[in-house]
Amino acid sequence: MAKNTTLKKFEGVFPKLEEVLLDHAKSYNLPEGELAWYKQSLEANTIGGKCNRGMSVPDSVSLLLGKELSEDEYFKAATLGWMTELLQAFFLVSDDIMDSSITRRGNPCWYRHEGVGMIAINDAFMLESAIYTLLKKFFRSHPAYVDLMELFHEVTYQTEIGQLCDLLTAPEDKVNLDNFSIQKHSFIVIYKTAYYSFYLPVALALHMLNVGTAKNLKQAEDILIPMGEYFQIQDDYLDNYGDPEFIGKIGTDIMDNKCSWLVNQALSIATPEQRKILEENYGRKDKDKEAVIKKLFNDMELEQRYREYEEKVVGEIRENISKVDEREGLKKSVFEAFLAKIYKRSK
Ligand code: DMA
Ligand code: MG
Ligand code: MG
Ligand code: MG
Repeated sequence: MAKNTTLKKFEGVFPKLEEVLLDHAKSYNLPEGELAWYKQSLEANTIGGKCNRGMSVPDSVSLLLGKELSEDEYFKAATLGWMTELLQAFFLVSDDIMDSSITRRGNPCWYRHEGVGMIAINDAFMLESAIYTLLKKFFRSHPAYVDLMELFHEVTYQTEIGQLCDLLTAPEDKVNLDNFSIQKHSFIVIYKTAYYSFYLPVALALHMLNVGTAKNLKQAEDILIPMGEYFQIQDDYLDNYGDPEFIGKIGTDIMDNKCSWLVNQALSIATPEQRKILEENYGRKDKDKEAVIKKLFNDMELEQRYREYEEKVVGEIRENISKVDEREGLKKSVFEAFLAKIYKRSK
C-alpha cells in the first residue's frame, strides 16, 4: 500500500521550482530589487498552507499507479501539485483584498504587509504566470501538455465566475436577503472552490499518467464537485465557528454580507422576528451587529444543523465513490483518500 506524501517531502520540492522561476525572471533582466520582491511574494504566498490540494497530486498518482513513486515521478507529480498551490496563492491574494480580510495562515494578508498594499494585485498576476512557466519548463514535451494547459485555463475561469457571483451577491452597501438562496450558494461554491480545489488535482494526476479519458474525467468530476461543495460548506461553517488561532484566519462572512451556507440555513428556518433581526444586522461593518448575528445563529442551533448535513452528505459521497468504474484506470481509493483528508476537519 502506497504511503501518503508528507508535507515535509512535498515542501522539499519547492526550492527547485522557485529557482526555475527566479532564473526565468532573471532571463528578462529583471532588476535585483524586483527579483527579491518576487522571491518574497512567492515564499510568503505559496508556502505555509496545509497543501492539501498540492499533495493530492502525488498521492493520486501513487494510488493510480498502485506503487510508491520513483524520484522522477514524485518530482513531476509534486510540480503539478505546486502549480495548484500557485493557482491557490493567486486566488487567495486577490480574495483577501476583495473580502477585506485581516489574516491568512496566521499572518497578515499579503496586501496588509508593510509596503505591499495594492502591489499585491500585480503579485497575484505573477503567481498565476508562474504556473505556465513551470508547465512549459517541465511538461512541454508531455503528450498531455495542451490538455494540462487547457485544464488550468478552464479551472481558472470557473473559479473566476464563482468569485464574480460570490462578490455580486454580497454588495457592501445594500443588504438584500432575497438575493440569497441555496441554489445561488451552490453555484458560488461549486465554481469558486470545488473545481480548483478538488477536480483539478485529480484531473492533473490523470493527465500526467495519460489516462485522462473523457470517461475518467467525467467520473472524477461527478464525485469531486459534490466533495468540493461540502468542503466550502465546511469553510463557511468554520468562518463563524472555527477558532481563528487554529484556522489562521479571522472570519469576515457576516460583516461582508456573504451568501454563506449559514445565512442560507438561517433564512430557511427563520421566524418573521428572526428574519427581521437578520435584515437589520447582517452584512454591516459593525462588530456589535455581527455579535447579534452570531448569537442568532447559536439560538437557531446551526452548529447542530451543520453536523447533520455533514453526516448526510458524506454518506452520499461514499455511495458515489462505491459506484466508480475502475476499468479505464481510475481508482476508488483516490476519492476515498481525498475524502479522508477533509472529513470532520476543524482547520
Ligand atoms: C474561497 O472563498 C474561494 C477562493 C477562490 C479563494 P472564501 O473567501 O470563503 O475563502 P477564505 O475563507 O479562505 O477567505
Ligand atoms: Mg475570503
Ligand atoms: Mg471570498
Ligand atoms: Mg470562507
